[in-house]
Amino acid sequence: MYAQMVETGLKKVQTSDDMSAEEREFQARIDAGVKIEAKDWMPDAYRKTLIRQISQHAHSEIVGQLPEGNWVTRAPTLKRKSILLAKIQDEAGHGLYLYSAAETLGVSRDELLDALHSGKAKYSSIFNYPTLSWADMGAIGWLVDGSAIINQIPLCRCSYGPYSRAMIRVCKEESFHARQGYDIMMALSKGTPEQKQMAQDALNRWWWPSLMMFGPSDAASVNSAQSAQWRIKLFSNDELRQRMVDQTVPQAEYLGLTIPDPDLKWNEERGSYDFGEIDWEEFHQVLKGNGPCNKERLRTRVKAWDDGEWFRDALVAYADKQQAKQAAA
Ligand code: FAQ
Repeated sequence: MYAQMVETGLKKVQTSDDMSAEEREFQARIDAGVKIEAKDWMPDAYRKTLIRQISQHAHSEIVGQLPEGNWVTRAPTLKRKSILLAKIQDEAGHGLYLYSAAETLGVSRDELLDALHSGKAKYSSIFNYPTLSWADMGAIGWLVDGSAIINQIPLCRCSYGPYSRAMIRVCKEESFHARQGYDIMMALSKGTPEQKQMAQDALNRWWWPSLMMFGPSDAASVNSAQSAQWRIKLFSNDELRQRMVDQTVPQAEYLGLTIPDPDLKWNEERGSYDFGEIDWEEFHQVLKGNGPCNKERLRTRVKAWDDGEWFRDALVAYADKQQAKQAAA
């Protein structure tokens, strides 16, 4: 899965001297804050970078349904079940907006899904971890959707129009998701000692993988510099990760839960938290396909696609019939 799906061809960040006249004009539009639209001229590497990022993002949304799907039939109340179902359905919608945004760049949805199903395309590392208890539904909403929002709010202002506009609705919905997750954590934290322990256990397991969602450290991030120049990325991986830690620690304190990091401490001088070293070896293993659930996630996704073939065929047959009727009339 884990080979790069799209080679952008860029080995280093372009300077003004490396650019053609067209590229300089393109960069000037970006620097002036003008949105790039689907039919505008764009450098091939910009197009490929966007296809890479937007499609990985779309895949993450639809694979991201699977860990939560595990708990639909075991939600503790009817209300919790309806909320969880609505959230999972929202994630499918996010995938659809994002595939549509990627399609505006000249790639087909079939090609993108093929790359996912054949294991060539990446999706977020976070969805390769198991959901072992109901508290994981709380931790995912709170920490995973919480991190997704921090990463995606700046994307609402990114340079590519269709991506930035898709992100506006996605962020509104993610904000509901994060609150429902925190609400589950609040109920469990104020519940019996066993329930509180369940919430703590979920926090212990999801904390570090959530920090990994933001990607490698800035020093190791190969795509960041060029994506920042094109205003696809407005903040670096480490900046956003720090924002997540600073926002989440007081929320954990409010719940009476402990962040599983002995090195976590408030840094008065910087006005933010210092935190421990991330296990990058674990991150790279998950990206290589060796996370706890990589194989299961891909298998489930491919099966869902295969099982849905009759339905896609029926939709095409119906559309063909309607077209033939219209032509005859
Ligand atoms: N997992 O050079 P960078 C959600 C890859 S949506 C897997 O820093 P870049 C909603 C990266 O692709 C979550 N791979 O790369 C939800 C690159 O590989 P490549 C998804 C990762 O692109 C909630 C290589 O490492 N969100 O959660 C990861 O500049 C609950 C080097 O990295 C998005 O996709 C990772 N964590 O920055 C759904 C947001 N991190 O392609 C259901 C949009 C890095 O060169 C339930 N994406 N890699 O082979 C982004 O903002 C960026 O793509 C980053 C990575 C920040 C993820």
